[in-house]
Amino acid sequence: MQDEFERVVTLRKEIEAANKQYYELDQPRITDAEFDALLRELLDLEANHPNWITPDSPTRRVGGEVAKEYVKVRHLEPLLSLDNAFAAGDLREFDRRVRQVAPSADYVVELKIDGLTVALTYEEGLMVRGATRGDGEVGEDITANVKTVGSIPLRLNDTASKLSVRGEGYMPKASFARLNQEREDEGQPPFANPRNAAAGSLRQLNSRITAQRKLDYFAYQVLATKELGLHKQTEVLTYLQRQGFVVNPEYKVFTDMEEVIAYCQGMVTERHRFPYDIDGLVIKVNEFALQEELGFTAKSPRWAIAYKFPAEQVETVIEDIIIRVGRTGVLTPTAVLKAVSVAGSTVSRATLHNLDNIREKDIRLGDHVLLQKAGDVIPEVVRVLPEKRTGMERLFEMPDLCPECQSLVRQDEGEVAYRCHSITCPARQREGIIHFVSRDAMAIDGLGPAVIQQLLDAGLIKDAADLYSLTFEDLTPVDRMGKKSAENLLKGIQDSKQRGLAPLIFALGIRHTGEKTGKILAQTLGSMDNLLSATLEELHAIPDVGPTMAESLVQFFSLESTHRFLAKLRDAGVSMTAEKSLQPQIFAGQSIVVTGSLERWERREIERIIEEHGGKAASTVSKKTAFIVAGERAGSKLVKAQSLGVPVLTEEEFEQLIKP
Ligand code: 3B8
Repeated sequence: MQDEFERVVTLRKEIEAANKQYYELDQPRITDAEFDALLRELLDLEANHPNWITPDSPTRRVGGEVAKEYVKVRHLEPLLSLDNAFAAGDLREFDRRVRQVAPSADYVVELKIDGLTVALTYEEGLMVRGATRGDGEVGEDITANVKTVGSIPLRLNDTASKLSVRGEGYMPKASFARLNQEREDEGQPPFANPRNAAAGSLRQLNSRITAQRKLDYFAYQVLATKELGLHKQTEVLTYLQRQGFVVNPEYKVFTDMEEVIAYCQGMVTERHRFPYDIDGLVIKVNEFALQEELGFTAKSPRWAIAYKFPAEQVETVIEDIIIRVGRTGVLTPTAVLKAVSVAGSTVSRATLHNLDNIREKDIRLGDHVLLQKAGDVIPEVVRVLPEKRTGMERLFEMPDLCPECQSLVRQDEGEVAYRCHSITCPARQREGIIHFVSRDAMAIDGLGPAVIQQLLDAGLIKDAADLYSLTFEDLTPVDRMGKKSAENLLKGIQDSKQRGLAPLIFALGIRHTGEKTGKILAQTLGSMDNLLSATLEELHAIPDVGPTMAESLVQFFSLESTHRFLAKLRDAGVSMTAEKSLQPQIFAGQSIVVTGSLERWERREIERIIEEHGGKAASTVSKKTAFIVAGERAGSKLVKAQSLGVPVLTEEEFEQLIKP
């Protein structure tokens, strides 16, 4: 026993030392196989003596914890985002504002890692929580996944400390390439870029999968720096390193903005030499005393700015233009491109939006074009390269007939879009079903476009209502649908019956009726029957329902096909009444602003409560604001409300108001 325990202690030390060599010093002393052997031995010993397991044992990194869903956590302090600079002028402007307050400021310039922000909490030196950024105030608890990231210390070197650390979780380019290759081999869809892969991996419910994904982490920020005796960003970076974090070594200190600008511009081409993606640089005022003087705007610190690299543009050729028919019948011309790699992924399609856009940019079949990723994600044709034309390029024309159902295509007055008006068009039906099951509609997981297409092809479904009569036997012949997936899918379909009225209205895909309108209609009318019998006037009288929307609703609900479809859903047992009984509309017509951090509710919850009681949750305070609800650390909105004489309520006072 005693021997075994000593062996456990020795193994942990050896594994930790090997980890340190690997992650911090980047100089592995033992091979992967030797490392695995040590870890396996320790795992065996711990399996035989579970009471010897400590939360910081290196075995805690192998994953295995499987969560059902993520739990929300409120950050101690909100995670702010950075203001962006795209050109030298933006940086000079930033410098000018900084110098007004802090004439002698030094700047620290760090690489801007293109990953996702992860906040870590340590208590008594042990990692107790890892969380995603979320909306900046509330993130998701991803502790089990974070523990699998080798470069995140489970225990600080200074074991007595309580610490909140922020940094960027990312996937190195090499891990990304390997992962996508594996996925392709297994017929799984590849990730678009390392950032998506990192985000997808850290948000895995099964931490064992995260563990296989080879993620990394660069730390760059700590909270409560005063108590730690830290006065500068550069000191924070050294401190983090001392505690066992990996800090990106590329940071540099400058005294002059022109030097910063030159450095940023040099990085535009240098950026590709790093083994991880960067999307820019972060420029921070080094001294905390000066940071404090500069302060914050509503969303961002005034003492830092992100310089974003210009979008990467590449040349390619338009080989063909095909037509996609969407749910509402809109025909979208889509370019088939000679495959090119741009901003981290291979692109062979790009939407051309509509004929107007094609004419405006004078895009022709066979043209050489410049391509970029909009928002670094969506492929977009920037412009044609007319100097490369050979004279063989051909003008594109919209087809007269729908390519999917051969019915006549029309351009409605005042619209740029061309539409197929046949409601039986197979493409429209397929897209309609895809919309029906989507996340914000009926939320049926595991029913992607490919499966829907197969079910349609096999004649198993004709519309979304037919999903409710699918059986296990129907699903087993579907490609790549295992027994477990089929069971899960059937359960998902059953569960969706209780999804409620608001998502159901949205799922119907009525023109001009989005998710928000679905909610408003469900709240005010309470049932599908009331919606079916509502007149134009009644609909019009609902706040936020405009004339176009009201007309579109009346038109949709007068169709025979709508009645048949709803009857099928009803027969299948789909719930058609509002999920909650109507609340008294005590805030009807009032605009209410919530500010600061609340104890009782999450931001979204209290906004929902306001809306359920007939009010409008607004984001800016004006004379018209009925009242504000102010929580802890309320800032400029509270000041504004006070100066305008707008009543300020505490959470308790608000709760009193809504009590039945
Ligand atoms: C303040 C400082 C946000 C950030 C920050 O590599 C703030 O510093 C931030 F409100 O988002 N992606 C970095 C990176 C990101 C941020 C940062 N420093 N190196 C990054």
